[in-house]
Amino acid sequence: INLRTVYAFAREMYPKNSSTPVQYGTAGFRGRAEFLDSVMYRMGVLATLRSRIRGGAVIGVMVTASHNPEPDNGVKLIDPKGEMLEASWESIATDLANVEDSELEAHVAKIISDNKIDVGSSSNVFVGMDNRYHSPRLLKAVADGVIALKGNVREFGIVTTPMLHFFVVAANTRGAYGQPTEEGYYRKLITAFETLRGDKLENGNYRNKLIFDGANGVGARKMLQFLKRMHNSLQVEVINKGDGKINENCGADHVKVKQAVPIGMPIVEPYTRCVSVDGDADRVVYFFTDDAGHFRLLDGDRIATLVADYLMDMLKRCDLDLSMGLVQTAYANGGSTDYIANTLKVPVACVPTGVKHLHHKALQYDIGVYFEANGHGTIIFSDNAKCLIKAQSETNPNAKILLQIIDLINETVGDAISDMLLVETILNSKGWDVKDWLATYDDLPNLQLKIKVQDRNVITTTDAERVCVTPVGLQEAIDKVVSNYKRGRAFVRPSGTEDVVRVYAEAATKDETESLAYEVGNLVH
Ligand code: NG1
Ligand code: ZN
Repeated sequence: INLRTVYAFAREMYPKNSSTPVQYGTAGFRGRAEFLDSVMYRMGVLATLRSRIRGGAVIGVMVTASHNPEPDNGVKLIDPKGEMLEASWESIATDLANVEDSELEAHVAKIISDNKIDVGSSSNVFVGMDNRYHSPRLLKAVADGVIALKGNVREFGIVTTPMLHFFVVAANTRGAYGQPTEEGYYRKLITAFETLRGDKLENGNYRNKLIFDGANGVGARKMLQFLKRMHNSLQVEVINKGDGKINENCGADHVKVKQAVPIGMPIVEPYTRCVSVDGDADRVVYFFTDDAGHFRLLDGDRIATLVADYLMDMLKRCDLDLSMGLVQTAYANGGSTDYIANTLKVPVACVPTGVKHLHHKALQYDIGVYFEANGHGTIIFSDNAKCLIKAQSETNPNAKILLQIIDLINETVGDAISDMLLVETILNSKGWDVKDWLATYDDLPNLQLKIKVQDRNVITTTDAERVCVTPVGLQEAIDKVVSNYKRGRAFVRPSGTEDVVRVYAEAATKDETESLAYEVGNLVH
């Protein structure tokens, strides 16, 4: 390998055009698309090196800015087991993204020698992108980064983030997880879903019909592909299919944060189940309008509790004693945490924002259920759990069902469509509609604010982001404000994906929540 090529490519095709430092954040690099070409190219280089370190295992690179507005783009790296890039490599990624072009060659040489990388060994990188108009250009930059270091690159075109995770794991397990192709992905999920559903399309209060808001993103396209291949097992009306701007007034982030229906909603009967996903379809939330016309949200906390309740019941029916835990972040509604601890009686943990933290914690249980309140999450089963369930399935029909449930879940990462099919399966089996689901517990009124400040990184936090360490005195001031509110809870943290500070507040009533959020927001300004 001639590292001069790496520099030549960079200089000619992908020169660094911004002096503002970038940072590998909650989910990789994000920012305005016009400043990302050099970052993308360098991440192609990095993924190639990472694959070599991991003995040629496939590394994934996803070009997307998820729920961000259309002018933004971003990139996330996927490790061989489908997990987000190992934390210790985030700083390597940050340093590489920020070096000047003239230092690039020497910097790459240093990464190679520091990590004792055999540059002659094989390297495999899968790349995918969302449907933003600048994604193809940025994807080419990633691919060129791989080519500059003589790695093998396989382009999947427009795919959801969870599909790319699936392909990475399927390839690295040599097909044991599924086939690393788009058809292989649809086949695995649809087969499990339709086997579970059988011919019982409706049950009790459950109706086989829903509205799907695709956020004008990849999720809309792929849902349509699912429907083409399904045998009418679910009736889905897809809205925000891609004619409008990605995530604009629609999608999971809009619905969750604004607590309002997306644009383009058809007129439907009260209590019709509606689903919103985000731009790259790794998040999902449910919502509906009640007969008084009120918007009601069923978010990631709801999905987590529904799934945990169902799985506990199945374990009992399978006569299996496996450890189960639920992982949340500080954004989880206090109402859900109480319900999990006091009614479901499942151990519940709180970790910092970002699925990488949730996934990591969830690995500690036989069955780890993790969801962010915004609808990003999945369920993972340990090898031990899978073995025991498999053995039990020889004699116990419920264990057979559980095996199909495992197949339906995309364990590699939160997957909006897989999560949705799981929720549909559980609601059908319980004979529930959204009203029954909402009745399981009451959410505390809650509100999120975004505040623009000069430097968001002056705020640092501890205790799963629930306590501010700096600036000195801020936490005391927050505590003082919060103590005046019944059931009040609030925290602030710098966003890892946008240039803002986020404020979260919940309290006994809507008015108190608003006033608490604004009082805490004022402390940040
Ligand atoms: P930041 O911007 O760090 O709050 C947001 C979400 C995360 C996660 C990432 C990645 C909230 C409050 N934060 O992170 O949960 O989903 O984006 O997409 O929803
Ligand atoms: Zn996303």
